Amino acid sequence: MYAWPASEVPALPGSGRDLRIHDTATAGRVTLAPGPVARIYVCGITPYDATHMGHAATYNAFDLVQRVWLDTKRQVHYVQNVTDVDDPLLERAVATGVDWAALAERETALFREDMTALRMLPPQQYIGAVEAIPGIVPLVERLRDAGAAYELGRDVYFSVDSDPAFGGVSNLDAEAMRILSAERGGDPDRPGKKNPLDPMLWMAAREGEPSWDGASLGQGRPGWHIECVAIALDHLGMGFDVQGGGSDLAFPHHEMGASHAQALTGEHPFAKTYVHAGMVGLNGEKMSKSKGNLVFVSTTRRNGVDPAAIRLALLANHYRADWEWTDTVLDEAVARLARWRAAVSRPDGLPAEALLEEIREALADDLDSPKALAAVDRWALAQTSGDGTDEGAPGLASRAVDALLGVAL
Ligand code: 5CA
Ligand code: ZN
Repeated sequence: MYAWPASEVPALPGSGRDLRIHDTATAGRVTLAPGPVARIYVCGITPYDATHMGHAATYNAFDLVQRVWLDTKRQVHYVQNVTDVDDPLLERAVATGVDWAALAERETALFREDMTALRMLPPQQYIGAVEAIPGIVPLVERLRDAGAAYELGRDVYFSVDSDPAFGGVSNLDAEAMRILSAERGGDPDRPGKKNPLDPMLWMAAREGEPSWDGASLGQGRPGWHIECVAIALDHLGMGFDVQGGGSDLAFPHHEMGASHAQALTGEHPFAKTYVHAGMVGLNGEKMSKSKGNLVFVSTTRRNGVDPAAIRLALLANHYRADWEWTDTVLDEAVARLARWRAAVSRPDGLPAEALLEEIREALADDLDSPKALAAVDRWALAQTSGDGTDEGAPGLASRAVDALLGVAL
């Protein structure tokens, strides 16, 4: 699939710092040390509804990771998927009487518009589950032939016990894994499974559902985790730098994906670092398509809110925190955007070199965007004194905010 247009990232003087970030697998902070081309896979949307502020917050976090890398003069190889066939999408299509493929296409198009408006850097490969199927089938066959997968009825399951490192991404106990598996698309209670946690790799065709030729697997459709594994291995290979997503993906999705890939290749790890963003809620509950308590990016834009203000609202919260979307969060962001724009519209100002270094340091410190915003606030406030005479200052400040925070002033 095509992704969305890239907004330009202005060049900055000097060089950024290496990113220190919280890694879920080791439950501690690591300093990322990518090569000249940093490799990142971020799990994409399941396109059965519009992009909400929770999605946007998660994509914002991984956009910051890339901006920090770019500031260290590295290139970034970024891959994202679209889960354009899966149970929730098919259920929504049936419930609303829309063709599933048309629904996926419509919501993916809206996602592209939202990402463009928010100035999120696009992936170099943006790959749908459906288009990945020809690559998924041989992987499932290989897992089965190697004894890491087994048939149950006509479905094929992955055996989690085939990966000695299983459990190493999310570090949960068996009971927690079982509960989350049931909540997040697994079927721990299905009789006949070798381990209740085993996830489906290939689902045999069901009456009234779309299905594809699975060669020796028979007609069917892919499981969720193998989708991301096939796409990541195809474009990034083993041992890429970061796999990202919201914290609800740590288990089972990223845990299972890591095990699939490790069983397939005999190598470890799938991703060097697993990074997870907190959950954004509304009225005390996690914002989720299935609960319907959503604030959409597109609706907010249509109501006349500048996308840069939406982005500032996301940045005002630390990416690892669970936080609530409220009108106040947005109102504060709108006011901050106006203050910053007024500050950079002056012909001169206080030198901004120190501000650039403060933003760099804040982001390198586990993407501390609230701290970066506070630094810009201080610079913008000092501008109101009118004492500064550095003609380059407003330009440098706005380039720093654009390049490192994705906000165009
Ligand atoms: N297609 C799969 C990933 S392969 C999926 O999880 N799709 S999704 O549309 O449900 O979510 C897309 C991304 O947004 C995921 O990283 C998910 O963790 C994140 N996300 C979903 N809800 C929230 C929320 N309320 N707050 C923060 N992030 C969220
Ligand atoms: Zn994924």
